[in-house]
Amino acid sequence: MQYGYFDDKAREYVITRPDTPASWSNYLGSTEYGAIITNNAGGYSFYQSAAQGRFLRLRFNSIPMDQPGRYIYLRDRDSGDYWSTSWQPVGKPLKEYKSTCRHGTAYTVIESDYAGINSQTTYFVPLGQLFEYWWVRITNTSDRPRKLSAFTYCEFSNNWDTSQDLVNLQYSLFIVKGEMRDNLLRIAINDNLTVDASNFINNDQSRHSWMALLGAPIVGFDTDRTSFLGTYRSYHNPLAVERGLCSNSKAYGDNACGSFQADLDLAPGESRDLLVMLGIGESGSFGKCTVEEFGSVSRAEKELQTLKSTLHSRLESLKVETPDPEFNSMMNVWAPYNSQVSFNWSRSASLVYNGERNGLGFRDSVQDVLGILAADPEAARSRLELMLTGQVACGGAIPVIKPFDHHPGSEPAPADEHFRSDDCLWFFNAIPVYVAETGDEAFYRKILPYADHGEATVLGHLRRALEFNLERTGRHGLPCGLEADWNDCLKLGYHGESLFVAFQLSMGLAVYAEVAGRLGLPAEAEWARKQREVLNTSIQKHCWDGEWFIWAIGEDGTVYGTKDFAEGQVYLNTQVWSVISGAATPEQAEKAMQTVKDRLATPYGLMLSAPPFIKTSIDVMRAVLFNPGIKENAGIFNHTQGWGVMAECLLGHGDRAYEYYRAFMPAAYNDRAEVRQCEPYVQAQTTYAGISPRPGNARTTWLTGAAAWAYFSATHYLLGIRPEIDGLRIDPCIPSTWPGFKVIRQFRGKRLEIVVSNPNHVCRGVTSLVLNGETMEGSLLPIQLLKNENRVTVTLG
Ligand code: IFM
Repeated sequence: MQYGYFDDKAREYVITRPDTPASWSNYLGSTEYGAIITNNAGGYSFYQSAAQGRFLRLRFNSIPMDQPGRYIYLRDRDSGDYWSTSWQPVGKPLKEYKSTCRHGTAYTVIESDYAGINSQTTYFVPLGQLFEYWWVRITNTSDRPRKLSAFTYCEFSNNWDTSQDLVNLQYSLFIVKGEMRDNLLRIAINDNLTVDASNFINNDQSRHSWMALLGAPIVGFDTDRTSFLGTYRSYHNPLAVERGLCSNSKAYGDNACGSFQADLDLAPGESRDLLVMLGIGESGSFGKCTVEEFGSVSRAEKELQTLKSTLHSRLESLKVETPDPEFNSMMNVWAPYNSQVSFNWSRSASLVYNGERNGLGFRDSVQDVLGILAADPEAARSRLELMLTGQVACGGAIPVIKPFDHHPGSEPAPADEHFRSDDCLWFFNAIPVYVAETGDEAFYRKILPYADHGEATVLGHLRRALEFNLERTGRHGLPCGLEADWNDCLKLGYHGESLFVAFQLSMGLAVYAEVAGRLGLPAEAEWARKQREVLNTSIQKHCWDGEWFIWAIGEDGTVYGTKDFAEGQVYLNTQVWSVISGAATPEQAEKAMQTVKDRLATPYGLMLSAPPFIKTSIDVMRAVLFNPGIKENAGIFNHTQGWGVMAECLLGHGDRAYEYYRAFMPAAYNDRAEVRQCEPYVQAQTTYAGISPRPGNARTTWLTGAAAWAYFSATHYLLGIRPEIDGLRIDPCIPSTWPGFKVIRQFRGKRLEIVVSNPNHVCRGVTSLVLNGETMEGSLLPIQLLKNENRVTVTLG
């Protein structure tokens, strides 16, 4: 079943049927003013934090789904019939009501046709602003004059702290006020208090929002939810709309809403633009000034163009043309855009993440950097700096960094038993790639504070990260699992040992040795090499089970993941990371990846482990909490899929790598969207595996490590366009069926047009590399030979 298509030229996904199997959403705004909108205009808005800055309300996990949102109701004043400019919430029969939703890069356009009236509503937050536009153009497509009323609707939170808003009703139901002043709706919470601009997370302060409607005279308004909706009604049949009149209600406690009524008369063929503006701040000052400056259609149009061109320019860092159009749609728009959104909001704001995770999860946010490096290296650098200042002086990390409330040098360090074992090891993935992308080797010398006390160069931070794990090593010479490794469910006991972390550490030591060598610190490099040798010897001694690697050794000596171990016998992460870290022998690498193919590969992706956990103690593996085939319990955990692709590419298995890639590539499901159910343009955290009753269903979209790793593994490994400090490596590993592909890559201010041909239908192996007519040795394009414009031809053979 197909619900839409990719419009690559416009860089949009177009939903042609509004009755999608799940809400298909998009993100508006920035990390200052964020917003989520669905294909039926459901969603919410928040300032800085979805947990503590939530000012527009969405009722999560509710029915009907994704309500309320940003609605515009239209009512025919002659017939009394009414509908909404998005299919929901009124939900007219789809035989009579046509709807198209275009999700673009930080804007969404919803078009409707009903009863001879066309509407086109564009939702966006102008760049750098603290308000949103809903710009609606209403056209009379019938052959008779029409008398219409338009009503806006959104629901304001009673408390910007979303848990207070939804749970602590004995308090939050009594603090909101709404009124109209000077043609602006003024919504105030704790109106007797002042604003505490210096302390965003202080709940005991006043909070303000405002709303304006321009383009037609205002006939009425409502700021009290019950007055607008009526009792025992809902968003699909509001009393004010049915009656055709707002009641000029003023919220005073209970719940506030934002409704304006405007009447418009349209001749046949006539169009009218209405502009809704909604933002935070005092209506009389901030709202008034914003309306004065931005309150015209021409300004909205200009802001939309600026927004589009700014976001589109970020997509220019890499453009691909391969034989697979679905892959192209992902690479040219959705994978980098999805990565950007995940980078922005970590795991804090979506239709599933409802604000209980407030801030940047340490390990996730370091990994997310990989998805935006080429598009926005400056943002990558500042995120890396922020996260480095979230590392404490002993080398571990604070698990969640709150950019709006982070005080390097004086943060309390977590108790030793609460450290995650993997957190700072992710720096060894992200930092070298940042340096390779930008050439900014001086970054390693930059001094940054630790979260709790002291400071060090970035290289010093990296050393502390390694020492942290080396100092916390178990009886078998492997790093301790501590609170958890990448897998939140893994509870080995403080001294239990994690092989995944051992592989990360092995890779970290190799990276450190190389960096130290380049920086002219041979003793440091030697130290890291020696530590690695010792570690790799322990890995070889205790962790190879003949056909695959185990995954852990418990505090009591139990070895998890051997042939004799019934549940979680084969575990994906330790197989793929044995290859990525370079710690497996070539023979082990081939065997381990064959085991992955035989035991974990499914048409929808690679299972995290198999068989599922059912009897395993929750004290060891909390995944036993989940139904088998979901999430960490033998589900297809999409965060890990890119690692599988990278491991296969490192072995030169392009056919298999691509088969794995397509299995979890959202666009590959566009014409069978009922399988995956969620948005075919973005990644999801988990896909149900075959041992579940609904294989292929995917859940928890947008904010997932799958976004960055999917983009990174495709660009750096499948396409093989890999920045190095000395230049750009071209080392594709593609399906043998591809005759070649083209890439346009921006790299350190230079533009490269790369044409790869594959006449002999191999997967990997550059036999000729020509840069601007000059044949290169090997597969590196040296930085000093790059001009502003470059033509590169590559032959595989
Ligand atoms: O690695 C974690 C991540 O930090 C949060 N989501 C689940 C992943 C696997 O447990």
